[in-house]
Amino acid sequence: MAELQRTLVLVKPDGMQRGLAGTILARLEARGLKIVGLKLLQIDEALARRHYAAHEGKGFFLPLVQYITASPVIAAVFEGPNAVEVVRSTMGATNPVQAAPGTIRGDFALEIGRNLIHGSDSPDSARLEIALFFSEGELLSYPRDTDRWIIES
Ligand code: DAT
Ligand code: MG
Repeated sequence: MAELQRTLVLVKPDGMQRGLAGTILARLEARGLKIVGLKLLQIDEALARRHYAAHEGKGFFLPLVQYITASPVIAAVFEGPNAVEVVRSTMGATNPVQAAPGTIRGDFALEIGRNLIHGSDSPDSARLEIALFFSEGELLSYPRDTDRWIIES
């Protein structure tokens, strides 16, 4: 059986402003992933800098911080087998120009600075990012009756 993972997803400010939050979350949910954490929040500059610390010093860092703090976001934790890679493949490439049709970015976005969704890029960064946005008590483990039709045990 594949490794059960958790990963952080953000519906970025453009996704919220464009009314695409439901569509974006629905695609991940329909894929079979389980929502185990969910909140609406306004990211402040300090949180943005911590979340994107790996990109500090790059030319796009300040515009990226401005973008992610420009409007509320939805933060979600999705759980499932290989959740990190599955979310990444459902999102599509970082630059929507290269994102395949059928992916979220490939279907709904045009520019790298307005690419709608964040997803953790490894199990280690998922653990760090989830801890930035959620306390342990805000994450719920629960069985779904459909799990056995989605996950081969
Ligand atoms: P991803 O969001 O696919 O994980 P990333 O972690 O490499 O991509 O970068 C974080 C965000 O920073 C990305 O969603 C958009 C922005 N970004 C990355 N590379 C960029 C670039 N070369 N020019 C402008 N923005 C960039
Ligand atoms: Mg990334």
